[in-house]
Amino acid sequence: MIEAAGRTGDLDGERVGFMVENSYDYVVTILAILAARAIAVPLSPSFPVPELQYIVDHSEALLIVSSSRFAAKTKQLLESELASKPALLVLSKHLGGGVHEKVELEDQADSGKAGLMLYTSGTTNRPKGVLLPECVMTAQAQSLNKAWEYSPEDHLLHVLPLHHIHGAINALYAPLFSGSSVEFLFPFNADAVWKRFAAPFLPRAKSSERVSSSDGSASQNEVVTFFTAVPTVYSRLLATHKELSPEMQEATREAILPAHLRLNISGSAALPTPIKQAWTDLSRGNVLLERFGMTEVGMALSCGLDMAHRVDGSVGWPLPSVEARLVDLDTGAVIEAGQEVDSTGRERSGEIQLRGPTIFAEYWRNPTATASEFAAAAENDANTTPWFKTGDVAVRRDVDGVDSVLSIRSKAASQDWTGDRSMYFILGRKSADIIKSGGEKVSALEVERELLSLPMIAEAAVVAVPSGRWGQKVGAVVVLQTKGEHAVAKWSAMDMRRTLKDRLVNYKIPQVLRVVESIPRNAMGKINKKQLVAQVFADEVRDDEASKSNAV
Ligand code: MCA
Ligand code: AMP
Repeated sequence: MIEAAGRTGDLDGERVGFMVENSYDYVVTILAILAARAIAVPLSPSFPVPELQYIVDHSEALLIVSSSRFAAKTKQLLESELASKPALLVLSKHLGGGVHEKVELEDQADSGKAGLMLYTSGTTNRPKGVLLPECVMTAQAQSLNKAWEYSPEDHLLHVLPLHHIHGAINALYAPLFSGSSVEFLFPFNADAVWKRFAAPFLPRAKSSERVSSSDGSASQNEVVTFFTAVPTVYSRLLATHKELSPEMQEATREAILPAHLRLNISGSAALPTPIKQAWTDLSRGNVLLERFGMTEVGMALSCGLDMAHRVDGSVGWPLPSVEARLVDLDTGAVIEAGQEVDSTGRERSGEIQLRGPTIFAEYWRNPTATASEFAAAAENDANTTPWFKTGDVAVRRDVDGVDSVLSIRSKAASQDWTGDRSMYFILGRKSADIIKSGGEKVSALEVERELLSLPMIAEAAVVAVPSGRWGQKVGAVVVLQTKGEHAVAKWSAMDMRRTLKDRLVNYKIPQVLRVVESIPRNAMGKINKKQLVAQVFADEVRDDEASKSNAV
């Protein structure tokens, strides 16, 4: 790899973009990039070329590594109008294939400028490169290992994309640290997941010996003990379970019993109570553990391993090594422990701010954005590290019963991070311009920018439309050009999808569209997006899957 990049020694913090399928090869590639002391920039094969072009140019990648499967796509990318001219290394053959090598992770190795860079949508209109130096990745993995107790006995079924924290750190880097085994089953498909869960519990498999721990060989007979996904995935699993054969229904229910599926985690978006409850019922008592995270900070808050610590609607406590605080939205004051309720008895909500070794280093080549997202430490604070402002709003609330469970458990146990403080509950985001759809973050401004670049669009507003299945759906409200050569009388959702398909990755393309004569604005020319959703998408909200009794 170093040779392919035209260097000797190591790659000293240069960026290496890589497009490799979710597989053993992905793991080898990312570890090799880190070992070359380079910054790994995962490129999602699902992205259209213009979005990949932006990432390659913005990160100024020196080298692109591609598996042979994506050779055509990466060649197309390199032949596009790139400002940078990275070298290309196509992996000649599939590395994995039942081969399992033991990898030693050296504790003391100097990782130099090695790291991971993930692109995420912010409120500005183009995604930002979030730089996670290797020490941050390690701190995140160690924090999760302490909290969730990954172990060599764990077998994690991996269904998530690998260009996000959830798939790359929680479900891959962290389990690697503890020697857990990871089995890829991507892209997510509910039937395939149910089949895999069921495999060791079908009568035929039961008669042969069931493998319950990782012996280094991937086996369909191995019991899945660890599963982490977004709420939309659980919603899909619940919806399709009813369609399975009676034999499969029973085998899958056995597979997800707490005794078999040690840990089932939900995150990246709010977990609706009906989904959580339906999963508990189906699994006869396995409660989804909810946690809160962000590309810039990894995982920050989490409920505990103890079932009684998986409190409905809560995202728990600050994870090991994470320091969290709430800052009052109205006054800017820190809401200290004991000040969660004001003098009139009203709950005080605040922005979640975080610091600690798990926080990212910077937005790549964007010191202005980096500076504006951090708040200085208080003058009387011995720790001068600034706080990252998440933009997420929460309250802290005392939860009955949690304390007594805590006192029963030994405080010296590895679960001592589950504080006896009150628990965090997320209320939503400060900005209406960040949309979370199926766990994917979308900037309304970025989609508006694309819509406004189309000649037939005169005005556009992109909004979050509540959805039971997706959490939120991306909704577009547009005014069409009525004059000139680009005037159009009609523009359908289909026309929109067709036009945007080659420009934006599928989840950013609005799922619902309304053509209106004008978009209401206030005296300042601003659109009240909450009001607009209520006015224009009232039918969508009313008819949404969530409001139907068989939602999940
Ligand atoms: C696919 N589509 C979507 C989404 N995904 N539309 C809106 N939102 C989405 N998330 C489009 C498809 O392109 C398709 O469009 C149509 O919706 C239906 O596709 P379908 O095949 O049903 O969907 P899918 O491809 O199965 O994807 C659903 C999914 C996927 C499995 C839920 O979105 C997913 O893997 N989400 C997880 C993302 C994730 O890992 N987030 C973590 C970010 P068409 O019909 O036109 O083809 S990290 C993070 O958030 C922080 C750190 C944290 O806390 O974890
Ligand atoms: P991303 O930029 O894709 O990393 O998305 C991070 C955002 O996802 C956070 O800022 C939250 O708004 C949202 N998020 C993650 N986990 C949760 C959760 N458990 N509940 C509610 N929102 C969440």
